[in-house]
Amino acid sequence: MSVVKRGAFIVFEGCDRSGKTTQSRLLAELLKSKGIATVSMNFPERSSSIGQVINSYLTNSKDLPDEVIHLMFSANRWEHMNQIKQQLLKGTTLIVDRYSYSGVAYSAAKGLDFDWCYAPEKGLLKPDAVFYLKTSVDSLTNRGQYGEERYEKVEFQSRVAQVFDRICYREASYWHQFDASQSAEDLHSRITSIAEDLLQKVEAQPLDTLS
Ligand code: FDM
Repeated sequence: MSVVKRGAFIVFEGCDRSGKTTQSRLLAELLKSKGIATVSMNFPERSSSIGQVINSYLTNSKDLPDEVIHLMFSANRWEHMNQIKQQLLKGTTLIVDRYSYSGVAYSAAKGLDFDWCYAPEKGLLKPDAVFYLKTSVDSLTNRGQYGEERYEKVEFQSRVAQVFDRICYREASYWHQFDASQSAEDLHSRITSIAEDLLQKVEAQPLDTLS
């Protein structure tokens, strides 16, 4: 009987406009081109009913207390956990744009307690690797106006970046930090070489959860 090798759970994190979306797309395209079963996702996943509430909050058409929206972001991950687990176990690699760490970083940047923010994430599947695209405060400032969504302000993004740095330090065993100011091609080739090693390494490893 052949044993199904599981897929890898890869997450991209970073501030808005750090290049996460481009890099997660490039990695997914590359893996697919090599015949590796790969699915891309992003959080918040805005199509579910919880996701739609989050979307109205982010587009400023709805206001909610900080604690409430924090728990909704977390619930949005929990509601997809079974689906993610099934995909990984059947051998599909998942490339996910934002996860629990964005949840903690954005809410802690508003002033909520770090440990309180992390608590509802415990028990969710733990990524095999997080690719953190780190943007300097200078580059954030140089990027000019952010878009229209609630969090797209330079000063707020700098606070978010500080929390990401704290998480990166704490979770160093599976976080890989990259300078987001390098070219998209260089970034892609660095990320690819780590991802390819990882795919082989995790195929026989059990899934783990955040603790
Ligand atoms: N965001 C994202 C949070 O505040 N908490 C979370 O748990 C997640 C996953 O939502 F500003 C914020 C981060 C960002 C916004 O993300 C929407 P995208 O990547 O721009 O869709």
